[in-house]
Amino acid sequence: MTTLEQLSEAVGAGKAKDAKALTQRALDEGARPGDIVDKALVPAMAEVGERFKRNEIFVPEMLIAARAMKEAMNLLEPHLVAAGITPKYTAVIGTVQGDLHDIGKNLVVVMWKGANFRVVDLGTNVPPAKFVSAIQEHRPQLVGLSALLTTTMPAMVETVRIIRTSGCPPVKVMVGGAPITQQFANEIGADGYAADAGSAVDKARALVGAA
Ligand code: B1M
Repeated sequence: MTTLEQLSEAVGAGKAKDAKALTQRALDEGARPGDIVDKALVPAMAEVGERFKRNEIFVPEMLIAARAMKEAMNLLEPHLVAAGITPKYTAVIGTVQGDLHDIGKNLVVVMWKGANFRVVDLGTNVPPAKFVSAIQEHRPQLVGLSALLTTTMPAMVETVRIIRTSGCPPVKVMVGGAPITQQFANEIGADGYAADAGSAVDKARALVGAA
């Protein structure tokens, strides 16, 4: 098995120490930092997302894989910056105003980062105006809104409305969270909906034209 294959396996299995050591070994062997991301880390997290969608693994395993990915990325980041390699797509994400749930949103963040998106995480209880200023500042291709409460679904409606009418740069809007459905997404004029963090990657890539 090549070092990149071993690295992919270590990330998928959530072995953070091995992931770090194998990333260093790949660099020592002369692998390009971009190839380490594209050929080992991104496919590993894509596989994690697929297994999560099939209910073969659950939230803890996904978080452990994400931690292994993060170890590898910490080591790679200075090399990627030196090589002028930055993620092609930017996404802004947050949990809508009034809502403090962030476990699912954080998983989406992890998976988007794993798919090599730059992710600006605005956190929880995010007012519509904060989404608008983040869009103006970061010029993302994608904005993600998460809501876990039926009582905060109206804040999602309002956020989409304000993003659409505030004159900010064009951006695709994806929504998700336990009470959210494809029908609701259609009704409020969102561009996409994903039921879980694995599907959120496929949908994000499709929305930005990377699929
Ligand atoms: Co709250 N809570 N909670 N809670 N909480 C729920 C959501 C609830 C269903 C529990 C229940 O009553 N059975 C209920 C909502 C009922 C409703 O609205 N119909 C509820 C309630 C009522 C409340 C409070 C009002 C309770 C109170 O104070 N009386 C209060 C509200 C606080 C607030 O937000 N203002 C409250 C508070 C809390 C805690 C703070 C204690 C804690 C949150 C901690 C945190 O997030 N940091 C909490 C928790 C943990 C839950 C439950 C138990 C678990 C939620 C969770 O993390 N699930 C939840 C009950 C349940 O779901 N069993 C519950 C795991 C997570 C991985 O799944 O978040 O669905 P989920 O994310 C998934 C998908 O939805 C999707 O991908 C994720 C990964 O696959 N997804 C997206 C999420 N965002 C996405 C965005 C996307 C795409 C996909 O694109 C952008």
